[in-house]
Amino acid sequence: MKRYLTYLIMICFAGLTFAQPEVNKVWELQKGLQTTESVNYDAERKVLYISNIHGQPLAKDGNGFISQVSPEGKMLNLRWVTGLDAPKGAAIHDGKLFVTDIDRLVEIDIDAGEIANIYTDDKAIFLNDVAVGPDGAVYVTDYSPDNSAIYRLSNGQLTVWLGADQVDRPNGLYATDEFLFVGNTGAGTLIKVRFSDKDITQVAEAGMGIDGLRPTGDGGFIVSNWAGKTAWISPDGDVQVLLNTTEQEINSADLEYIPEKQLLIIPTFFDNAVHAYKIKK
Ligand SMILES: [Ca+2]
Ligand SMILES: [Ca+2]
Repeated sequence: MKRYLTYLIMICFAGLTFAQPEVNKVWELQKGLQTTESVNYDAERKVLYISNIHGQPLAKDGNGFISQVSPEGKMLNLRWVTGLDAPKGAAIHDGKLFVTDIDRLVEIDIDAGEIANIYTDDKAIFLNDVAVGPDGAVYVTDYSPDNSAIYRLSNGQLTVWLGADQVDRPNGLYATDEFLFVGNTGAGTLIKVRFSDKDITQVAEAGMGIDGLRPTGDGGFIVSNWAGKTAWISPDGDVQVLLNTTEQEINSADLEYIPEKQLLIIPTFFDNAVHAYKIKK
């Protein structure tokens, strides 16, 4: 009886811990989008920037572009910025959109809608996500198995901040004032790196590679696994899958989450679209 009660309490407890948020699709958009890799919300201009790889992720084909879409799912400007190869993760800072483009980091002047600068490093192979630290330095992951690294752009120079001895195929990034959160994809973990001394702590055993990484506003994260999973990581590090479109071959790439709108926006990569969901906890 005692064992039964303990078991019952454990189930109830697990039920509380894993209370499943409600997820409802609110819109989806295709309209010329091509191999959609990332979505980034510009809260000041109330616009979403969509990176379109257009073709293969490492092809230097010159056809990649960035689109502007409203948070309500209206296409505003399909080919807002063109002339890229395969744009992927991005971050906004001080009127600039920083976006990776294979082996270079491209700085776009948002108001001009033009490329303002390009930064690169000889060893860069597969630059992926971008985040901006509290001091304005731009951090960039290299997801290549041959160059696991996190770069730091400061004073116009890209330098290696963490190398392969500390990170394993890093992909998704998110920065707070104190920490850089990293989808350490090779290890299937979410880690955080303290900016001040580069001290590394594991946040969660995600059990999958983390492509997109966004805070939920309550200490947790929403993460994506490129093949098609979108998961919620609680502040305690518990992982629950919200959506799984792997079998339908609808990818879940570098997503965006807007906590005040409870709006989750997922780029579907080879499915050439963006899907938006309302999340109710
Ligand atoms: Ca391309
Ligand atoms: Ca990514």
